[in-house]
Amino acid sequence: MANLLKDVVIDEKSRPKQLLLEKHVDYLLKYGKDANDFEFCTTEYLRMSGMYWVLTTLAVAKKLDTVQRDQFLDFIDECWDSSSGGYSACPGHDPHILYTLSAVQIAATLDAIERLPSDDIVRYVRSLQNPDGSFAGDRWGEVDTRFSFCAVATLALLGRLHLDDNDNDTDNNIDLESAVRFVLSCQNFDGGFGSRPNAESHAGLIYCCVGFLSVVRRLASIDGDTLAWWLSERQLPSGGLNGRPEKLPDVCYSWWVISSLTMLGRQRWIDSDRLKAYILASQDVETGGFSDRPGDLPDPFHTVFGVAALSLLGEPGLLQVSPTFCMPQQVIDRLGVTSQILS
Ligand code: GRG
Ligand code: ZN
Repeated sequence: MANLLKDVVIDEKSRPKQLLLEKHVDYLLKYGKDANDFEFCTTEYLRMSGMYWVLTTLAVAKKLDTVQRDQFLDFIDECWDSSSGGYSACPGHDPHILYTLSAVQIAATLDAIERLPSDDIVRYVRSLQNPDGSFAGDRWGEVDTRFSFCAVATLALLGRLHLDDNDNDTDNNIDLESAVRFVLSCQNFDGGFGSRPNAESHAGLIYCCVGFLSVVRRLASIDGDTLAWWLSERQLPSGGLNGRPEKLPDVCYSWWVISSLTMLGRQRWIDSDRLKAYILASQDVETGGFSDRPGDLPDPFHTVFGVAALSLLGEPGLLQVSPTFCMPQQVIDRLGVTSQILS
């Protein structure tokens, strides 16, 4: 049985071939200035992550000096829920582990980790772990490997994840062994990972599971060759990557796939020149910003993952990005946080 290939055709003559970094910075600095803008209003439910995407792109573009630091830090404070200890996407919304990670990432990038209520955030993360080791996203109980990643990444950035044998077990804020067992139980026969045991392999969830194993330094526990084969099969004739078989290419999968391959020490398993060409072709030459595929409308989500993927691929003029945390590596180093990257 043949696999159906869906792809886009890129016009060789008109495609942008250089990184238009200044335009992307302008696009992001303008984004969100008009609170009545339709797109801004309809993305309220993910605002905290949106702020992380914008801030991370500006940081990787070496333009952190252009942001109003207090605007970001005040926003985080307004989104904190003192009773649970977690952060919401927007003031008045329910706290969620995803937005808690984004808030911690924002504070880390702005060198303001010490301002955070760390004990309460740890209490929130711990409250979401289930007896089988999995994590719920919030008090309503949805379980997903995304939340396993968010849990350990949040604790690691706060300096509250203890991995050394010498560390006292009671010191550990979550049950690490069952957390690892749960993530490993989500690896499929094809080498990929899904959201839960037996769920379809998907590149976004592979990033979460590989990222989780990178944070807790257990990458040796998985079959890296089969997984890297599945990931390399994501590259299409256009050079772009899809998130699973028979799907269209999309710039965000450049990140989910290339970061996973980088953590696995197998970045060369895809053709990076062709991937670079696809990502650059997805820039909006008029407004700035990246879209999912050439010709579509840009957004901050595809902009951060386009720029971060280009950084991993060695694009000059950008800060080095951590494939595990999707943040500037110098921020991770400043915090003294380490993660496992296979060579
Ligand atoms: C710190 C970078 C960072 C991330 C935090 C939330 C998270 C952790 C990662 C998200 C991973 C991700 C993109 C998961 C995708 C989940 C999924 C099943 C998407 C399906 O999307 P479709 O069907 O897209 O709309 P395709 O491309 O498959 O058609
Ligand atoms: Zn996408």
